[in-house]
Amino acid sequence: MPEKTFERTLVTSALPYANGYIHLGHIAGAYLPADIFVRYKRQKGEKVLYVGGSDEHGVPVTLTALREGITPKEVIDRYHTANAEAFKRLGISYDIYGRTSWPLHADTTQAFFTRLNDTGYIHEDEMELWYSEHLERFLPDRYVSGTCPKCGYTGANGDECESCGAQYSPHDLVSPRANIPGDDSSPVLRKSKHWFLDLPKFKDRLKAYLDSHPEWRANVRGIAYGWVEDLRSRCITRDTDWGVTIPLDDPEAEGKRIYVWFDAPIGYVTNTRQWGLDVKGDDAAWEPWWKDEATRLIHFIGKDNVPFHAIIFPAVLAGQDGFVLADNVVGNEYLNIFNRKTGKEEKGSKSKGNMISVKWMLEHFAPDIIRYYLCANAPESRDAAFDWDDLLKRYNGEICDVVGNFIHRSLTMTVKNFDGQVPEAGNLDEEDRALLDYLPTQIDAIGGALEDFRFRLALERVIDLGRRANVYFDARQPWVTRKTDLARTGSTLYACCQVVHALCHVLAPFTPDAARTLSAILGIHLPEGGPDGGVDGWNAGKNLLSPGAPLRKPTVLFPKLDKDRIAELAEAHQRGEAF
Ligand code: B3M
Ligand code: ZN
Repeated sequence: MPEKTFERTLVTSALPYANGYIHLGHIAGAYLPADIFVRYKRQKGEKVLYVGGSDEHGVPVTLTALREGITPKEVIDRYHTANAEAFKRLGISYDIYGRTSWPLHADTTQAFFTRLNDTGYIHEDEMELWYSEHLERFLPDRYVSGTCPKCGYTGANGDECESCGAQYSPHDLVSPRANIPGDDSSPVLRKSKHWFLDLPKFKDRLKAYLDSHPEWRANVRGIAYGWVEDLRSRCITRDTDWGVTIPLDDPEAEGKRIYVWFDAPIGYVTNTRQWGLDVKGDDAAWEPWWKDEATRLIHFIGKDNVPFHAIIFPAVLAGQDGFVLADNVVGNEYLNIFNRKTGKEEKGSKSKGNMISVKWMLEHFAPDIIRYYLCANAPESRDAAFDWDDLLKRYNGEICDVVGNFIHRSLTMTVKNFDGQVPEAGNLDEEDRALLDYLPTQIDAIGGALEDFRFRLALERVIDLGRRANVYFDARQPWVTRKTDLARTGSTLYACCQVVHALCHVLAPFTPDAARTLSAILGIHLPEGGPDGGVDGWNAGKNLLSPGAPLRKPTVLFPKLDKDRIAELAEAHQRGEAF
């Protein structure tokens, strides 16, 4: 089959619940990889749109409101604002960061629901659900907890177990109890009418869809195939007053709302619509991004969200008129936390107090440092762990000592000895040429890894580029030849300047601040790109700087981290102060 050619790429990152601060685990999973990918694509001049936003419905929000004694609206306003700000400061470069509480989102969601209902993919049924006689209300999802019928975990939710991943009917939950402030009574089962998405009707299409994507990561395929073999109708409404209203003329629908996991992924569509309105002033601008076969849709998510993005949302899209399905669902594993006291890795959890918020991290580190470490240590094919000693070792030892140091010594020597200009190439010998020939090959190798969503590998290759260049620099000893052979020194530093130029381009997706500073030193322009595309500023990294091109005095791009300072922060983290 000839490879499909796409005209534009629509990238989404999971919409985090606006019920708490985003933490480093979130970033490593669904945000940083997406941002690196998007920045790379933009730099190539491809048309790319990056959509994200807050997930503002559902039990996570209402439960937080109950626990904090404030309204759901106050919860989402607080955390939406804080998280949008944290993303921005970290350089997660969304084209739009939307909200599922927008009226436009209710409109989009209801249109999706109505279409599925009109075409026979939604049916109604009575369900037995846990009900609190004490509070006179139903207890959806996490409002009730009990013992998992499969594994015996005692903190299981109403319809799923966080420990073993089992999903079950609420009445299978063992020893249920209400799980909200003011009520820990034993609930009773009561009948309630609900609406269901008929997933089994999509089985053949979903299977064919998965079969057509053997290139997806094994973890995502494994989970998705597990689901497709065991498809059941899913309830897509809840007994709550917080969410999108059900667009049905039925008195029983009134006290109920659409289930958050039905509306949340549709938020990607809503936010694209809002982007079109805001930026293009056109309420049809979103359509090619969702309805043109030549659009490549890519979802970046954490692995717990795989079923929703690889099965349920594709079914919802397939039930609409002419929507594209995701060409890839890039699901990451988890970023655990290394506990310095016990010497063991543990899951990040609020109750353990071991999580690190992005907000806190940004108070202590430049965005590039955080981005570097989380990509170098990304939980791509298996879980990884955040470890302070590892952060210190890798950041100082790799990006500072290898890449930063090479750039700095090359530019300093050039500016000092060659009047602030790129030297003449002079007589390039085999060694110089080998280095120069290696540059375009390595740029392609880095780009290839990025195309394959192998962000760790791509960044390793950037570091390799620096290593190779340091070997060259050390062998040529320009600080020695400077006193004896200025022409030779010029050739060496000419070659080094070309490496610095290439590095500037390949660093840009990973450490955008350093790349921007460096581009100003080199006097070059790194194109921004965007939804309308632009010039290819990625392969421009293969071009050579001209002799005589002016250079500014270099600054330190990657300042070293201080060991004692890291130890202090690690202590603060250990004390639970990092969230
Ligand atoms: N809010 C779950 C999460 O934050 C959910 C993702 C929605 S993506 C459409 O992990
Ligand atoms: Zn279980």
